[in-house]
Amino acid sequence: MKKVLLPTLVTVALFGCANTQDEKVVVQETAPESAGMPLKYLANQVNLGIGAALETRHLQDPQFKETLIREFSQITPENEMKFMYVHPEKDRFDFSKGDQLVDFAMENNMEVKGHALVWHIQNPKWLEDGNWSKQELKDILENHIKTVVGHYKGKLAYWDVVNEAFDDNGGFRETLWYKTLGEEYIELAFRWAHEADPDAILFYNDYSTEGMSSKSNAVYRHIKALIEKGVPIHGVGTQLHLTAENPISDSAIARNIERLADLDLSVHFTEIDVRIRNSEDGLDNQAKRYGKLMKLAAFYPEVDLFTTWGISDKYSWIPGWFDGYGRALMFDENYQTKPAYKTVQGILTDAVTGNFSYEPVTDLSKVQRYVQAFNAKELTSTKFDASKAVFYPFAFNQLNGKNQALTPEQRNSIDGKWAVSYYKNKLIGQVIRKDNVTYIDNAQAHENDNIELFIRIGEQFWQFRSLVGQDFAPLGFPGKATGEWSADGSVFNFTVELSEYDDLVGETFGFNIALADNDGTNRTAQLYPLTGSNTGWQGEEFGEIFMNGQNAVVASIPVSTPPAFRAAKLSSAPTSAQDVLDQSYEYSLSYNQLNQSDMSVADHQDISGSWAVGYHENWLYGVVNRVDDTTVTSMAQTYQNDNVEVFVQQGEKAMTQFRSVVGKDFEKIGYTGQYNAQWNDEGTQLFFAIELSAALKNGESIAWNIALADNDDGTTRKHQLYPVPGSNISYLGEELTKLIAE
Ligand code: 9MR
Repeated sequence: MKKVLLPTLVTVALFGCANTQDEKVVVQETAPESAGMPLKYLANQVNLGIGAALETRHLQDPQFKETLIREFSQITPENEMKFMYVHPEKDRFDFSKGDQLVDFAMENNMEVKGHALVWHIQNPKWLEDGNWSKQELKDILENHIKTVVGHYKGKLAYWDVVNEAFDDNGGFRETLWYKTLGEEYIELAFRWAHEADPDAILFYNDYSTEGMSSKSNAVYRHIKALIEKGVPIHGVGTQLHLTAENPISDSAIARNIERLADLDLSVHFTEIDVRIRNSEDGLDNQAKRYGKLMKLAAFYPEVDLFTTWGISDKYSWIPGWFDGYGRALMFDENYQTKPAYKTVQGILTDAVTGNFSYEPVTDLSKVQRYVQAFNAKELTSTKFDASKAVFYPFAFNQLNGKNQALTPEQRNSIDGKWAVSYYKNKLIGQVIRKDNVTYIDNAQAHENDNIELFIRIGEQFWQFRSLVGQDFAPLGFPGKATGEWSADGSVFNFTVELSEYDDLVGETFGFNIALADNDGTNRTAQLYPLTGSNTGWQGEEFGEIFMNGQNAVVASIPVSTPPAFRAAKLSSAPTSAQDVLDQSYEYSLSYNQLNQSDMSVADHQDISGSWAVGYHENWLYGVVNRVDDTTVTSMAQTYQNDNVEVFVQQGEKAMTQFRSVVGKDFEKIGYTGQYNAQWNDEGTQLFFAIELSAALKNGESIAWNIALADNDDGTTRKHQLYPVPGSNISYLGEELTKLIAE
């Protein structure tokens, strides 16, 4: 645990500003004086800056100024260094306001982060209205950056060089810069800023990029590529304009911080505010969000700035921009501290006194397994709460031998999703079931419409079965397990109490769940979240479930190894898609990794798919069947189109990503083997071939994944379906699953 100090090593600056030269440093054992100290003193002990955005006019308000000097060690000009203010005419710069802020900061030993050299908002009219050629605009930008950064050379610690260059789907935002200069403007901006002040620490800054999402993936991907090219980028800022009503996931934020830290980047929380709906109290939820962010900032040494977008609710931008919202900051309109302040202060106090016990919730995507453990989230009571759970689809029909995929028509007959959470020592779950015919009259219990749940702990395993409309009938389970169906048989809520435990947090269990369907005679389907041969009842072919929570770590060695996907050995090079389908296994594409709280697909006519792969010598031959009501292939960023991506990694080689937009061949990439993709005219079937560097041998496995992306509105991908759960980062060579050659 990184930033946290041991009690005996605590140094507390009791008097004066921690940054002044004549500060008095007192070394003591327990540092009780830490309690109630201003934020900047505490944060300084863990190498964290506490910042605020402001404008020069705010300094006229004595309370503002007093609070700023007392609590904060860094400032960001909220507006006054933006293009329209510092560069109001083509040949005129105006640094008057910016200079006042910098002078103020220097007098008060505060660091300054310049904000923002390149943005698509708050640009002067002369710039917006000009009809610039590429070269002209390049010259303007170069002159702007070099003049502004040059003016402040040696005085500013940091610069936000490029602000908000990506749209919410992870494409390049169509800004005035992008439209004329293309994506190169980002790289150029950093290079020019670095030339003008080689000591300034340069940041990319954006919003909705704190966790793991299409947008933060795009930022990561692009910044990584630029760093590999030697572009001087030193950090990534995430703005964090949040709402009190929406929880944030510290595991996802942690994961994002860690991947940026792996690039040797520093991370800034740059524009924190947590707005509250006027009709709600919200202060406690707000304090929770602030608290989570401060915990992350205190935990990760790479996070070195915690900046709020303003100080007091009196001047916040929120009410003017978000109708019906306000009170977003840590100080109210009268500069009184709010619960958020106390929470942040308490966490910092713990951090400097050695009482900080925090590790972010585990991000399962980090764990190298070829099928991720299912994520069970912690509840605050025994009542199942869908908003706090992760729903997964019933993806594979294990009753159907080699073809485990489900067509939309088959899903009309049976479909479902499930989630498991926990509270203390109870698993608390829910199954949502869609079935056109409910049948429970077969004499053999297992032949009826039912749900089976399988749990394995160490050597013990239990099967719990519930026929639709009835309670669980657990087989040999010593504890208490109950289940209850809604009257229409569409919702099943269950609880399994594991009495040997006080609390399940941090446990990893073997797990499976099955939804059986009989429409009048025999079962025709038994759907599981994973592939397999329907032997769960023998204690085999389990997946894993992990009881996630703060300080919890998933088992380092998987407690169960679910079956891998299979590629059949083809008798000869296939000449058609059907040739592959006839010989190999067919699996569904069921996990929408774009929706991290519900990976199931609501409407299978919207998008549905299956895939099959076989091999012959050193070639993989694959098929994707696709049902989609709307085909979009017009996006400039090809991954935003309807497409299929195939991820292949053989042996120690690097992972290769192949992409075929519907109707088109694989995109050309620097892969040494041959590869091609062919769609039928309707775009419903893809037939592809990929040459491997060596022939596949029976029993050999390759790291693998396959994804079907679906864009319906010409702007946002709505689905990206995979055969396994995950967080949509296979393109980084992560979360690959396994394909075994038969
Ligand atoms: O807080 C700023 C507000 O006063 C301006 O009117 C607005 C103009 O778009 O910009 C606000 O600050 C933005 C920041 O520069 C970049 N991230 C989003 C912030 C809130 O819009």
